[in-house]
Amino acid sequence: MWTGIVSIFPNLIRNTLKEGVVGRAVANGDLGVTLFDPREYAEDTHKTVDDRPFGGGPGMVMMAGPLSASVSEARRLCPSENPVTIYLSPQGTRFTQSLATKLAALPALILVAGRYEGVDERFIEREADLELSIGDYVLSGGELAAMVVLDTVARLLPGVVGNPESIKSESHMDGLLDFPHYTRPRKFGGDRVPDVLLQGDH
Ligand code: 21W
Repeated sequence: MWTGIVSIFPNLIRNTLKEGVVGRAVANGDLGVTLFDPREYAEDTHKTVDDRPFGGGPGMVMMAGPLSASVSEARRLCPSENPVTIYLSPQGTRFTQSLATKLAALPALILVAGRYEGVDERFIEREADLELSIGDYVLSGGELAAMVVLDTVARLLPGVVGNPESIKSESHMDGLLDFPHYTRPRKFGGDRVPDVLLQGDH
């Protein structure tokens, strides 16, 4: 799968991509990630990507121009025809494991992370196919949400997680239910591993 990620904090994302399952997927070529920094597409010498909201209110709003130009460049570099563009937003539809399985079947995704109070609505209307939230709590931007979506989708790609049994048991009950785990030693302080688990037959 090819992914493009639009963010004014590309380093935040770059470092996350080095480690763990996602890091291995990138290293093996199962997952491609190209970063697009809206600042590089700003139109003025100060590389402005935000401005004050029309109608007043607190904080700043990300300008449509630099975001739109970033998405255009991502579409241009994307090796597949119609990458699905996702804007991460607290107002979005809740991201679920069920949606993750659908996204994992796509050839390409563009994930757009906002900062400040949000992005100009016209950018969302023009460019976003989907608006997703990862839950009812307040983040300071869309980057961590984009990483949650990327992590969830990446581990569903063929070959990325070694043991397909663990993937199957997750889709079985949405990946949310599990049982308590134990490993050696059999006694940790005074606490023993339950006898039923020591019989060998799970
Ligand atoms: C959070 C921006 C809250 C703006 C009215 C006016 C992406 C996110 C985000 C953020 C506000 C996701 C207000 C779960 C999240 C994200 C940044 C609104 C108060 N009300 N999923 N101003 N949670 N969050 N600020 O925060 O970009 S997906």
